[in-house]
Amino acid sequence: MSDLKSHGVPDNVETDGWTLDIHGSIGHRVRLDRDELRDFPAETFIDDFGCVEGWIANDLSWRGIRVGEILDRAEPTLGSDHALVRSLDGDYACSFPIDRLAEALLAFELDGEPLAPEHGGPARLVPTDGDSDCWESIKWVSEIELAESPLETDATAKEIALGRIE
Ligand SMILES: Nc1nc2c(c(=O)[nH]1)N[C@H]1C(S)=C(S)[C@@H](COP(=O)(O)O)O[C@H]1N2
Ligand SMILES: [Mo]
Repeated sequence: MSDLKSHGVPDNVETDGWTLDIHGSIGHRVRLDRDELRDFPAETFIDDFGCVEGWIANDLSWRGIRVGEILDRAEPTLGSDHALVRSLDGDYACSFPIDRLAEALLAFELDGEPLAPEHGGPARLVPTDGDSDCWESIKWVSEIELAESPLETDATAKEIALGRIE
C-alpha cells in the first residue's frame, strides 16, 4: 500500500470500457483501449508525491508509457506545441507544453499492482520533471487534445484542486 491519500472515485467516473482518445492538431486520430496500451514499451519511474494540502507519499513506483510514444503515433502537426489533458472526472483538465507532456508517464501500475481506480486507474498522468504540481498528476486520463496555441478549459485542474483547500 502506498501512502497516497484515498479520495474515492467520483460518481461520474466510469472506468469500465475506458479508452484514451488523442485528437486535435494531429495527422492521425488515435484511440487506445487497455489492451492496446501493452503494445507500447513500458518504463518504471520512482518518485515521492506531495500535495499542496500538506501530505507526502514517499517512493511511489509507477510503471507506464512515456506519453511521447503515444503522441508520436498520432503524428502531431509541426506546430503542435500545446496539449490539454482531460479526465473522466468531469471538467477536470490541465494544459501542458507538448515537450513536457511527452516526458510524462501514462502510468497503469503502482508499486507492482494494476493502478486501482481510486488512484486514477486505468491510467494516471505522472509528470517526471521533478517540480510538477499535485493537480498535474491527472487521474483517469481519457483525452489528450493537441493544438498549435494554448488551450483553455472551463475549469482547470489547478482551480479545482486549490478550491478544495479552503
Ligand atoms: N482527475 C483528477 N485527477 C486528480 C485530481 C482530481 O480531482 N481529479 N486531484 C489531483 C490532486 S490535487 C491530487 S493531490 C492527487 C491525489 O491523488 P490520490 O487521490 O491518488 O491521493 O490527484 C490529482 N489528480
Ligand atoms: Mo493536491
